[in-house]
Amino acid sequence: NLISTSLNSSDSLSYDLQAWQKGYLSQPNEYDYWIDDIEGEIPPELEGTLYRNGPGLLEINGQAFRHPFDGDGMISAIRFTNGRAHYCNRFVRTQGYVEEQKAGKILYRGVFGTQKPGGWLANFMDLRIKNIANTQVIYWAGKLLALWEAAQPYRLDPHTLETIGIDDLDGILEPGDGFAAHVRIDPNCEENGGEPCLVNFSIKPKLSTLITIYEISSQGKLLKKQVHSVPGFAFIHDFAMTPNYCIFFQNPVKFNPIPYLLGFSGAGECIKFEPKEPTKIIVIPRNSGKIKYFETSSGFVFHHANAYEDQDRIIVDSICYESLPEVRPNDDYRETDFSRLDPGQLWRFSLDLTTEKVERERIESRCCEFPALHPNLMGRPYRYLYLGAAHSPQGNAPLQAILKLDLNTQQRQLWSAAPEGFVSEPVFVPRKNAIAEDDGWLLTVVYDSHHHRSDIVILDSRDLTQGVIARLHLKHHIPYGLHGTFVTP
Ligand code: 3ON
Ligand code: FE
Repeated sequence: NLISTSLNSSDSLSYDLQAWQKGYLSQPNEYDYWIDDIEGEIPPELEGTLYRNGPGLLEINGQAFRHPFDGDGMISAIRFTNGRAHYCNRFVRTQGYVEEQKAGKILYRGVFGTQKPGGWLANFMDLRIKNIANTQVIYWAGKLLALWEAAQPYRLDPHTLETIGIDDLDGILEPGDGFAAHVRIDPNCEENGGEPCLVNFSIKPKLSTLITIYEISSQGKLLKKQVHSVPGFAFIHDFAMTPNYCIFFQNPVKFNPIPYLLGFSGAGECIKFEPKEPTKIIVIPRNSGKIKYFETSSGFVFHHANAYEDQDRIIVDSICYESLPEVRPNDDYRETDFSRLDPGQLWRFSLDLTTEKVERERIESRCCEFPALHPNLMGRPYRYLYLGAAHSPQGNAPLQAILKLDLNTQQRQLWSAAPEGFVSEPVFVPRKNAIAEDDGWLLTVVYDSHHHRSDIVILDSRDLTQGVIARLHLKHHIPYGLHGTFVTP
């Protein structure tokens, strides 16, 4: 049985590697059913759909992908209505997925090192990109969109999850443009009359990097687009946003494309972390003013939790890794030695716009990833942050717990699914008409390695220590996913 634990449980290993590995088995099937195996009760006021994206296939006909980030995007929709829940999943019918399923073999190289069979000669100078639409799924301006940062979104039917096709956002995106997987919704955009607006970026990394920022209204109209060239190669997965700024962390990396071009490895494997170089922080005003560049100590950031303005400073909270290990040619991600890697930890960066200096402070050393918060506080001062976290307070380990941080009082709460459960990103759903910032639910998909199936877990975000409100047992597993969103009707 899954257990709740105290914050300082740090016994021996909280997981078994073989048990963890099974969460990376493919899920080739597509389902559609009412969930009837439920512990606890689904809150009747919880109305809406949790959409999740992530790699559904990790191999084709026994040919394994080199990395889960290369896996074909599969969308799950969990619809909550009148205290019941319905499950449905569909693969995104990307061009690459359709062709490869038909051929029964790998036809495209993956960014993270998946190669076509036949050795380097078969991959030599094949620079085509397979858009796998596997990272995030959003609902905006009436469209459900599966996102993958290096290419354009795929549009899906929000009810059936059927793939409609690639979508350039009614001409906002030009051929060859990417669209990052981490859109930020400004809940109260001044330039848009106080209406929400979607802010996102795309990058074209070369010797210098083009960053394009898009601001899009809830009707899908382009409000603003700005393009900037910043010095150096940049690999940027996420950004942070405040009412007046977009903030990008340029991790200290070098890119040597030769092994990629020659057919030995994927583009992502040619990125080498430079621990002696600083992290650069690029601050681009959303409305007017010049770009500012900051520097801080070396570290690698994929995900930002939030950012806000505080007089002459910008505060940015991010998950930072002290180093990013190289993927070695014979490494198998399923054999990950977690103890050898640096954990992601939560840091607070304080950017002084006057002195152009950065202070940084680690605010959580427990291994964590996938930050979530109240959507109305995006870009604003906020108090509560929720994360996927390791069961143990020290060391690097798979995510098995959900952590709630009170950034005002430093209080923490932990709900753990160890030893058999492995969590995914928590999604915060505010209760209708709630006043308190943490009044609502946390939804997360937990892989139950004992039963080799996944559970949808509902927690009360006011108090994680009281255990689950409901645990919905699916009939099957969902491979470890990436990001998702909750859409209210
Ligand atoms: O030259 C550029 C290099 C590059 C890597 C060109 C590029 C833009 C094509 C590119 C592509 C980047 C892509 C496609 C990145 C995709 C990332 C992705 C699918 C996922 C990233 C996930 C990050 C984290 C931190 C996940 C953590 C997961 C866990 C802790 C547990 O499951
Ligand atoms: Fe991400």
